[in-house]
Amino acid sequence: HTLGLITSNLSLHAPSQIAAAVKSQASKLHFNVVMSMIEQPDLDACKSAVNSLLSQRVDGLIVNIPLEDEQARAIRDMCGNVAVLFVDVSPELETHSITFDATAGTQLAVDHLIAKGHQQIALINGPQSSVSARLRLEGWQRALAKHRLNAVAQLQGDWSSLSGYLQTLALISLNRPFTALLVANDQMALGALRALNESGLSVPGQVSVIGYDDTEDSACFIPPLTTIKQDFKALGSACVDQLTALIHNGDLPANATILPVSLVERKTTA
Ligand code: IPT
Repeated sequence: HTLGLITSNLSLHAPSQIAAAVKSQASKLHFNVVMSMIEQPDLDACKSAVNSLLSQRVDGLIVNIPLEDEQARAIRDMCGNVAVLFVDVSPELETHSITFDATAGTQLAVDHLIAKGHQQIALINGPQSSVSARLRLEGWQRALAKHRLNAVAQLQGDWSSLSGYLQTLALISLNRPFTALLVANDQMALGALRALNESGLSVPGQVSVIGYDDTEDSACFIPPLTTIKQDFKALGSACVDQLTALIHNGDLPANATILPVSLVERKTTA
């Protein structure tokens, strides 16, 4: 048996850890994994990846590409009888998906900062072409509104550490005072830590920073990063388990599973 994995850029930490987790769970169940990587998320690229994996006769497909509802429906229709499972779509879409709880994750981060007395909070969000980046931004804004707060500034990176660095420099140059920074992933938070350090702002003395993902390196940042953990190993196993169930049982009713997230408190918040 063979599973197909269509993944976004593996030079990003989260997709590479998800791919590793899929591969290792699939090996346990004696499934092969064939993979197709798309560097820039785009529907046509996703469609040709689907065609190429279908022509390799995969028994089921995991799609880790950010897709809008209509795009995901188009991909599912292309797959016909081949089972397909999405991991970066809206949890509201009627299809087989496994995603992380963005409402809980963003709420945990905001509540943690508020409990430490922060009122001036800035945001560095991910690319708005990504469903999950939009859910994180909306989640932060809703959680802030519950405390009658608005973000002091809102910038946008592209998930890379370099974009986190550049956007944090841009934020500092706005001259709007902030005591805490919510960053939509750990790689951008890494860049943010460098920008704060070079600008003479101490973490967590002058600015607290919270990331998102808890990828493997985050415990070794300077200082070790407080972040929202998305358990990518659990995601990878759940994907393989659900997909193999679909392969063995034929068509089952659409099931959107939402995995829990947790706050990992390290040394960047005070
Ligand atoms: C999402 C990560 O949180 C983010 O850091 C980035 O790597 C992105 O993937 C790349 O697509 S996790 C995804 C399952 C929503």
